[in-house]
Amino acid sequence: MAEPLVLVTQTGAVRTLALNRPAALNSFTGEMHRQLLAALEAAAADASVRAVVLTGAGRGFCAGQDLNDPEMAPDADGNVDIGKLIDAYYQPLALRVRSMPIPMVAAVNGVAAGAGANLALGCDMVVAARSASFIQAFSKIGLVPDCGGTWLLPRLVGRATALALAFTGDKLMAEDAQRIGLIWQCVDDAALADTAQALAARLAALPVKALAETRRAIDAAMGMDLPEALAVEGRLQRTLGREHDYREGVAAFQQKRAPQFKDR
Ligand code: T3D
Repeated sequence: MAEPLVLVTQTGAVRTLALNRPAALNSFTGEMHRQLLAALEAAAADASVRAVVLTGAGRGFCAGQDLNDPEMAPDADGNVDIGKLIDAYYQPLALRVRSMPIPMVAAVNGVAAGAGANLALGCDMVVAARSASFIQAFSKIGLVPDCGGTWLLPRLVGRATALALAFTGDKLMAEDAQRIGLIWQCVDDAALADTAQALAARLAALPVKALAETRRAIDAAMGMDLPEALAVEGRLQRTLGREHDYREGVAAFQQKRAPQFKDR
């Protein structure tokens, strides 16, 4: 049987998905896309999962599109319809990651290039090994940042840095990525897996439904004026205030005990 291209494991409420084409630095083929999307859908649908860690097998996180993938082969006229790949794979992937009902933690274990970098950056919190790097490799092959890169980069680091990263395609080491606010945390290589798992377990114990709504509200607010954002906050508080987790959080506070959140 063929080796799975996404390895799925679970510890407690934390599901870990590891991209698994290490010989090609976990670059994306159509089949790896299908397996990753299926694994994300399964995690979203499984009530026992309250956080996901996304990482890579071997020495890389993900080198973006597999540039040797037969699905990219030119047609009889020598043309490649890259738009078809974007529509079929990268758009659904970027949207799925950003709309998960539970927190997504990227544990970036090595190079994250092209769509691989933007897949990681689309996760809610990004922890990277000190030896890991981020490369907006698109300009080197005549493309624009995809998998949400044009949307994510200016929001994370501002227009000037977004353009510099995208134009130059320079390798940004994890420590610098943390310094400029592109990622949450850079840790020693040996500490990466434990740090990411501990962070995900901590998030899993929080009211994850409220965390997912927080992500949605913050993303939406970037395109709103203050009155609109305040209105969204009001609507969300009204809805969340009727949920179990709100009642449990307040009761736990009043009774001086640890809360047991369960909404999703
Ligand atoms: O269809 C479309 O193009 C649209 C979609 C676009 C989305 C994108 O992601 S576009 C960007 C595509 N990615 C890249 O351009 C990155 C290409 N890779 C690199 O520049 C370098 O490999 C890295 C900087 C990522 C890492 O360099 P290094 O020196 O650490 O490793 P390496 O020796 O270059 O790579 C190791 C192996 O992985 C090597 O295979 P080999 O020679 O040992 O058999 C290399 O060919 C393979 N590999 C790395 N990246 C890719 C890849 N194979 C296929 N596609 C890749 N993207």
